[in-house]
Amino acid sequence: MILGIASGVVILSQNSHLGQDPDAHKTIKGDVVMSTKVSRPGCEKTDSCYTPSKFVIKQGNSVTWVNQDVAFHSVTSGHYGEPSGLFDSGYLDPEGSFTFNFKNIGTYDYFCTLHPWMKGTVIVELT
Ligand SMILES: [Cu+2]
Repeated sequence: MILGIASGVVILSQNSHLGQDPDAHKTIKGDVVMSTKVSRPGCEKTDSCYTPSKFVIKQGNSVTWVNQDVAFHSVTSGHYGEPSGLFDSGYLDPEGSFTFNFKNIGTYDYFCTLHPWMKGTVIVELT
């Protein structure tokens, strides 16, 4: 029985490497991450619903958000109940990502349409 399990494990691990691109399962690297458990209130106390909650870039650059939680989240410009309409990721699946290019300088607040306590800011500076 133990031998059976052991050989099964070997076969599985061999199969999992057949014809696979080693980079295929690399997680997308995000600038801003939604980490686990932010779907419950509490992250706002440490300003960690989006990490980092304030992200500074130069004009014309993009920001990529990655959902590393197991729940859905969104990245939506404006404030809860008052979206500004500039960008909206829609519901991001776990492991989902969203990228937005900021053409104009300014301070851009954003939030999650599903979790009112989730807030973040992108600050776009002159190049
Ligand atoms: Cu959320």
